[in-house]
Amino acid sequence: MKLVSHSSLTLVAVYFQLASAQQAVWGQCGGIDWKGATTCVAGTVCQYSNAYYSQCIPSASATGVSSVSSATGGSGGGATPTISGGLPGATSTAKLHTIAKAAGKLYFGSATDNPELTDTAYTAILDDNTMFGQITPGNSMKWDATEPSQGDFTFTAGDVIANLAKTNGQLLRGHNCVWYNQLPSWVSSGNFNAAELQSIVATHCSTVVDSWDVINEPFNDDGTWRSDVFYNTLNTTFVPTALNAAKGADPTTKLYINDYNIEYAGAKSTSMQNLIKSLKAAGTPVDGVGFQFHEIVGELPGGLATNLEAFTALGVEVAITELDIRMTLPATAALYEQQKTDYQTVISACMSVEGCIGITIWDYTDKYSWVPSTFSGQGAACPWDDSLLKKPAFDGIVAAISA
Ligand code: 9MR
Repeated sequence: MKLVSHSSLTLVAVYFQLASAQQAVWGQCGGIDWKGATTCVAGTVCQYSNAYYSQCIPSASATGVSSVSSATGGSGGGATPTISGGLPGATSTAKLHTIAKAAGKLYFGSATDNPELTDTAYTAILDDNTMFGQITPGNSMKWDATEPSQGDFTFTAGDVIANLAKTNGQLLRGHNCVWYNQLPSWVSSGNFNAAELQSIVATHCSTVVDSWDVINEPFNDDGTWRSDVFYNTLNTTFVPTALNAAKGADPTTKLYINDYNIEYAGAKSTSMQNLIKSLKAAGTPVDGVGFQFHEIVGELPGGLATNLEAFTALGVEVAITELDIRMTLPATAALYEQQKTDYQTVISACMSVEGCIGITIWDYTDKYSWVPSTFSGQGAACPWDDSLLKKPAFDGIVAAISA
């Protein structure tokens, strides 16, 4: 059985609140350097006053406030709402996919993952196809999930995501076909010779046809090829093998190579450009380059649009595929403000490049972000907080799309 394919495009920790107890009515519940409770007792909400002070006030007298228990977080008529930790939230009520489409992009999307789909407050937002017109499975289409032992193709979990996209009327980005990580040991430690591994790659990529990210993270940060079972056994030939196999399985599939730290000029970006050039010269099918964009607040590289244009000039489309912008916890209003600026900068770069076709955030909420379990002490990387309330970053995204 193949993964469900639909539309021409298709194919393919929790951030800890440090507070231990809840703050009493009228007590402080947030602000720069505040180390006390950041949630309020029942019947009160934490209202943002300024960057240095948020206060628990009775729910009845709150103005423009989004209670942390509200999953929808309305704007309250333009007043700055307060979200988890007594921090300021977003004011915009725009729908991201709708405005991205109106601005000429194909989609605004989010990653998701199978275990999260039992969270109905989460799916209520994910399923809104005016907010997200595209989804990417965070894990369930990877090699360990789809071919855990040789020839044993299981698409049960991947199909759940594919069917969800279909039901919601959302595009689906497959992720991924060939990656050194989440690779079952029968592949990585199978001691196959080149002919055998070539055939294994071809079989895998021609069966998991819905994959857009056919090749994931082939380079080291210094621009050299990553030493993994594919490169070590096949040199660079696994790339055309995988791309040709995916193309053969579904000629309408847009085939991407996806990586991180290629969003700025440097050795890794240059290596990726050289790979695209050589694939094009050899007539190997490749349609796009995915820029993951896993970033750090206040540390965005410069020259983003220029670098994206260096790729589109080679005749490929580009997409932002895994955007998130993390910070050192605890989150503060100042960090949220910088994060808003940074989201706006990244989205603006894509908006200014015609060949940048869409943007996917690597899940929309901190509740299910990969960051805290990977980077100790860091998190709050997504535009929605861990209570599913919109952060200032949301307004930054809207501002960039609407500019
Ligand atoms: O979000 C994914 C997380 O749940 C997995 O534990 C992790 C480990 O492989 O992979 C995460 O997704 C990665 C993506 O597939 C490729 N680019 C980097 C992403 C974050 O690690």
